[in-house]
Amino acid sequence: MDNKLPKLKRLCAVNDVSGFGKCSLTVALPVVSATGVECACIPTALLSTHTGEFTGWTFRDLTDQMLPIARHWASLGLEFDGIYSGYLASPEQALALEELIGALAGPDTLVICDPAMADNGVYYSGFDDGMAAAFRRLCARADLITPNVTEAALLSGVEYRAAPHSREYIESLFAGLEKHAGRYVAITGVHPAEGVIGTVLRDRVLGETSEDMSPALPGMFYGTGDIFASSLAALLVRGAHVSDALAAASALVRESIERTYERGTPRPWGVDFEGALPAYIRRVERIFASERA
Ligand code: PXL
Repeated sequence: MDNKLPKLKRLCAVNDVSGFGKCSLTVALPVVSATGVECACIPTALLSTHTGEFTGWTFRDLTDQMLPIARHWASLGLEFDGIYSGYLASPEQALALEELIGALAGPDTLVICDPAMADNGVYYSGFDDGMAAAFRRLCARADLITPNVTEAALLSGVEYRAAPHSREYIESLFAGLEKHAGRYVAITGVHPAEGVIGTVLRDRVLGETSEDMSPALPGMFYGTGDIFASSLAALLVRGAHVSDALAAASALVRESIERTYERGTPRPWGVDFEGALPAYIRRVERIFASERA
């Protein structure tokens, strides 16, 4: 019988499980699935919560599981359309991830690296320049990287500047990232002016730049980088045009933050993306209107 449906695209998400706080795998799984892409996962660590604003979190490193899982999958002949990584617990995990990519990626596998290590000019708990060096190597291997402004500064060696971010400053980050990135570079958390925040995305092959800006709500929201990167990764893996993918991923983040704000959810608990998923799925359906998933 002829298959009536196109092949389901498959993304491998390499990220931690923070049991509470809606970040990393606990958002990547629902967001990738809502994009109509299969999400296989390699958990890199198990934490009780993310490490931002909580204290006393538990942590179990799973680095020793990463390669055995990848090798088992390779022995099954599984193929991956994308490999997406986020927060990594240590520079050693970045090395394991390089090997993992070697074991699982084919010539057409899209590699997406979100160098999640810092925000607002400072490293996340437990990280230092060793992590930036490890991410620099990984990002050089990736087709898409999604650093925030702080991470772009740390990767590129350009000085970090707080808002407002001028066009010249963002250009200097893109220039500094040249050797540490593949085709697509999305710099998130760009504040061009008071009360405005968004992402500037450069397609380095076509030399095209797209951006998505929204009114900024005050405060720092956890997990939004993970929601954005997993959505953008899944949309590109499914074959969306990069500007459609940027608009849909940005709208999902914006609506998730709005709901969190309107509900008064404590910020460390993560953003309320659940209620934003139906509109996201409708947007995804419009992008891929000509095919059925
Ligand atoms: O959302 C990024 C992230 C992921 N995983 C863990 C974190 C953070 C940010 O603080 O602590 C464990």
